Amino acid sequence: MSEPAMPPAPLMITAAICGAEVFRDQTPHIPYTPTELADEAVRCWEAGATMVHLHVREPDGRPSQRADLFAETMERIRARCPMLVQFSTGGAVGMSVAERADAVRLRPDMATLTTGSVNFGDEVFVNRPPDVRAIAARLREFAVKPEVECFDTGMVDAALRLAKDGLLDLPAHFNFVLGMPGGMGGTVQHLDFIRSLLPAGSTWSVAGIGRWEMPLAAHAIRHGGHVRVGLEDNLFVAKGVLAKGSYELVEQVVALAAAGGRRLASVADARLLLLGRA
Ligand code: KMH
Ligand code: ZN
Repeated sequence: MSEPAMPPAPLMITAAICGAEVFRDQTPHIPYTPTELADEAVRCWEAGATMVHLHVREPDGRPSQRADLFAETMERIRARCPMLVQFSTGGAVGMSVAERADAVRLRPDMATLTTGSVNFGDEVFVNRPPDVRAIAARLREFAVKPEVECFDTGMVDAALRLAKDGLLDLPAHFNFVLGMPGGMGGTVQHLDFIRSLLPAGSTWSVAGIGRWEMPLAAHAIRHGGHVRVGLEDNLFVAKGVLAKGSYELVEQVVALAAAGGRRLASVADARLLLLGRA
């Protein structure tokens, strides 16, 4: 397994502040409105995050992919801080591909591209090959850089097939979502195996679900990877203690990075690493 040249790239932290499956009955700290989302994104930026992974909600909290909600949220974030904005094209289970990918036309800095289907709790997050190709083509149409979301190893293979078919540029950026019931497990062995499949020059981050979040973050920090944390993935800062916001989870990663001697990326660093331009 190839390790990064020394010193490792500065650490990029992505804040997944909302998701589509966390509601106020689970935590009062989940943001719903564009104002709440922007406030939380800015708190995460102040804590050390360089990118926000964004879902949006209807005012009552139902998951949404409405472009006007994405537009207002992105505008509010950009008015207050320079962090990269990444839209979800995964949305919520059961949404159509057209609905999921509509807001790509707003040209966020990045958007997600899940390259396969996966059991998702008791449901299935469906991404048939034609769905994946359609989202990849839309990202390309609007020149939006994909973050390849992999919930299992076959999704890396599927991404490499997309690249072979000319629908994904390499080197690409991958995010491994590990430890979700139905997907790939969340041990460091799982992470070591899936990252070993990447072609040279790839960048990668890990999003550990629930209790896997911080152990995988620590492992990624040690091995030249990057980290996604936030209430989309995990509600707790310690056993039984709810995070007051995703920013507290970002703060934990910043502390891990400091302990491991890994420098944090600036937004300019992140732009260069992910988009190839400052
Ligand atoms: N909410 C999940 C069904 C993404 O943002 O691209 C899909 C998801 C992945 O969260
Ligand atoms: Zn998401």
